[in-house]
Amino acid sequence: MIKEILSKFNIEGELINVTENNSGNINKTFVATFKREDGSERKYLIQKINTTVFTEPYKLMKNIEGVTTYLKRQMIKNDDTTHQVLEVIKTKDNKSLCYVNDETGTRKYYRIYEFIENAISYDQSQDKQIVYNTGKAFGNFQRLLENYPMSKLEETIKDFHNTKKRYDKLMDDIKIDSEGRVAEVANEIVFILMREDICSLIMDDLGTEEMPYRVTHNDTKVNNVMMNKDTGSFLAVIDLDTVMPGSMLFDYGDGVRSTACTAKEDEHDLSKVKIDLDLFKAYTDGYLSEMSESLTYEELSLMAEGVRIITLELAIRFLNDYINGDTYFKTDYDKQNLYRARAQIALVKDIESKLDYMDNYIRESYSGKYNGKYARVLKR
Ligand code: GN1
Ligand code: MG
Repeated sequence: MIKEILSKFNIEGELINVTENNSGNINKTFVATFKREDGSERKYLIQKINTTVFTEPYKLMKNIEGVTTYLKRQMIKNDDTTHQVLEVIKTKDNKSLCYVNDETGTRKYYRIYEFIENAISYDQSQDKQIVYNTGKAFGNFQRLLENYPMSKLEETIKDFHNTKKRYDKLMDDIKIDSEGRVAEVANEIVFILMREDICSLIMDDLGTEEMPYRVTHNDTKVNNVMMNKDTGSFLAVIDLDTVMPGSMLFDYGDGVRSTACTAKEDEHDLSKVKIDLDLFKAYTDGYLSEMSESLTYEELSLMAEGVRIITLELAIRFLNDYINGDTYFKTDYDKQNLYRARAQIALVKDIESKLDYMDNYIRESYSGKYNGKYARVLKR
């Protein structure tokens, strides 16, 4: 099957091997190596698009092509030769996707990117420099896209970070209880119920001058940044499937959630699930080193809350998927989504105990380093 797909794309040389790559909770990924006539080898990343999640794959690719072309132009303008942008490989008939029918006759979509060489990505890292560079990479991504025409972007997943809608959906599905799993998760449900009010905090203001829509990545996990193997600095931001207009608070918050947590996303030993404050500071410093100039006072004031809200949102999403019979996130073992939800709930608890500290750090480091320099910080 993969051979048939590869033959539809504009790739030079002879296929020498294909391996499956297990990262990511949504799409399926393979790496193919080709040998060119001059003997050199080139690698490519093939991805089968999960069309249950991304129902309109051409719109998704339109966003990615628009954003990557723009980023490349920005980098040329800035004489930036150290960073890279995802490179979409076209099919022989110049499309960004190809499709084949599977055994059941359903259309399956595939895309190919050039493989980024000399790079490494981390699922978790306790190294402050790596965490700083992850914050910097996502901050840089947002900054470079600051003037990208937002009207060109399609909403690839509707209401993706609308935490209140995620909450309402969970409540609806609890009533349906299609798999009979609700009784088992009563404690988790109560925890979420008690936090209904914070679910609307960002979305209620989004679109105002103080809380502007920005071009955001929306999936700022540590493993979505490729780092340069030699220098340790960031090379490229990947996984652009959810680039859409949104709030910077979800990007910043999810970055801290995924880089500063001391445990795996589905950690079973909840006593290990904490925010490491040194890693939080490193991420914040990296992010602010790129984005401080554009932030508004309102955004700045809600950054620590953003970490809490996105973590709660993920707890809601994982729990909802568990209740619905695990139809959205890929799982490797029974009850993985329940473990993911429990770990995110433990993380929300820890964030709540550190919220004031985090908030102070953000404000102080902002005013200490950037005081007076930037006019765009709006005072209430
Ligand atoms: C999914 O595909 P991946 O692993 O990058 C999910 C994110 C979640 C993340 C949690 C489109 O991201 O929203 O934060 O899992 N992506 C989508 O690990 O739902
Ligand atoms: Mg993703």
